[in-house]
Amino acid sequence: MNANLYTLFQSCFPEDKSACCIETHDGLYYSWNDLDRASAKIANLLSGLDLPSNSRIAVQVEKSPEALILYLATLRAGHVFLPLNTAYRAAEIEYFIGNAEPAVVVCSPGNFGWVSQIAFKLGTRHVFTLGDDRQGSLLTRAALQSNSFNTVERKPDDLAAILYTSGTTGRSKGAMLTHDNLASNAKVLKDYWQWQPGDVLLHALPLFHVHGLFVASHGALLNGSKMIFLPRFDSKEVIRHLPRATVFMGVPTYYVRLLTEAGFDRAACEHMRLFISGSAPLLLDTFESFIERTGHTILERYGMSETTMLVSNPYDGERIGGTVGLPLPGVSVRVVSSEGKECGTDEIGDIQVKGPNVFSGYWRMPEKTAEEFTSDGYFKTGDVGRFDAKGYLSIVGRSKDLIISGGYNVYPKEIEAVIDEIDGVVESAVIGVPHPDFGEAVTAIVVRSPGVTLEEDAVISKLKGRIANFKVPKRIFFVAELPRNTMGKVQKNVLREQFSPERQAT
Ligand code: MLC
Ligand code: AMP
Repeated sequence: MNANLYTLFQSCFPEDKSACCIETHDGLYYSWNDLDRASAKIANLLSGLDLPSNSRIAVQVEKSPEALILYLATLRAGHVFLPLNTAYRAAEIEYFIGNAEPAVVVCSPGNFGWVSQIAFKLGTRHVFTLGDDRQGSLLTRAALQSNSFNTVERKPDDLAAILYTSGTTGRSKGAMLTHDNLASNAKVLKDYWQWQPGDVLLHALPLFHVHGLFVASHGALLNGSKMIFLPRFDSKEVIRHLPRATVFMGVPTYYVRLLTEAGFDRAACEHMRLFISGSAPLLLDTFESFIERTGHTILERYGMSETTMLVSNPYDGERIGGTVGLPLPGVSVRVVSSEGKECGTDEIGDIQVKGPNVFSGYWRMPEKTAEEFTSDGYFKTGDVGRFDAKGYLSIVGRSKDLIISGGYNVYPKEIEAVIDEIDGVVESAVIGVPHPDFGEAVTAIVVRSPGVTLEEDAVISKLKGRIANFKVPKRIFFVAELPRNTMGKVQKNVLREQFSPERQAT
């Protein structure tokens, strides 16, 4: 049997393929037939380029139904989809293209100049454009192709996608996900979250990360469910569309922002069946306020690019705030002490995972891959947690030096390297501090060279344009020297305490 993920999706299309599959915020309708035919046209275009199988198709475009169709076309043509955050700037794109060596790059029409320059320089032969208004060379060229295509045979372990963790430095790694990783996870979630006939997904997430591209879209595709596509999260727009939806997924910031809207109440959510949160910790306060305001209990789940979803609160059973729930069926999750022993109930340790959802390794980094797996095949998530007596997992911290801001990952080391290149900077330390909207806010502590008059605004404006906006520190503080321990390591815990919002307010 063809293990191509698209074949699985196709087998789940509703009987009436003229029914609506995607409705856009501005009233366009795409049927299941449209999805199938348009993805066939793009798959034919890709196949006509005579690329080696498993070619990477790197895509940095605004959200649109066509962007999702391009993903499906890439699967159908037997290639590997490589989505890139639209916030990434030239240096970041250069790193990803240089590392992944994509055969095809698709970018927004407005970015063609600089993206194509980078891509051609690094050896990519084909650069197409795709706008969020159905414009661009990809669709112009695809329009000339046939609208039928025999989906290429793939084996379960063949690559379907590469998702990069963030960064411009050597730290940034491409997680390789197979057709089976994605298919097995999508099937488990369809049952676990009890997708139902008639469900409608309100899709407000970006399409370039696991959450929006896989968890949300795959759920709807596997259930033959309509998606209402919003170009980006906007709380008023979400509230406007909620009465026609049943399922909504978001990062905690979405729920925090919805709760600031006076019009967000029980009546607005009357038609809803399920709200799901993930990608970052959902504060207990948000979880509880949401119940009070809407009557709905948010279902929190936990996942990552390397593993897709691994743990989730149950649909029918108790959803416990502050926990991420129970290991998904078929997925083994354990918490391990620093001595390598499995922890008992309520003991804190490193979270490790094994299962069909776990990726096949980091792109062209065999040593890094080997380091991240245990000898008995568990992947080390870098998250720290504990299981309670009921078997629910709570994430209590991270062993990896990572900040999660509004659901986006930021690696301090990458930002520190860019700040340290600024004239007049001796060194810097980047930390995450609690933020009411983004969960954590990127904050930089900088040591200036003696006599230099470098101010906060100047540092921020130098960083903008060099790194994605969401990575730019919200605040910069200057100190005479960074606190260090006896080993000479910067004590970030001391900085987090010193520059916490409470301390700053006093
Ligand atoms: C935008 N900005 C951010 C930011 N997003 N800053 C910090 N963190 C973020 N996440 C910048 C903007 O560029 C702008 O900068 C300023 O902050 C204010 O912007 P805004 O208008 O408030 O932001 P907005 O466009 O509304 O975006 C915020 C957001 C968005 C939360 C809606 O970031 C978002 O959709 N996040 C979802 C991320 C996601 O999908 N994560 C899933 C990863 S998958 P300036 O300088 O112009 O003012 C994963 C695995 C799993 O983790 O388990 O799911
Ligand atoms: P990414 O590398 O972008 O896929 O981000 C994955 C990371 O997001 C995980 O390793 C966790 O640290 C974090 N994460 C995802 N879901 C949750 C959650 N529900 N609660 C806390 N952290 C989460």
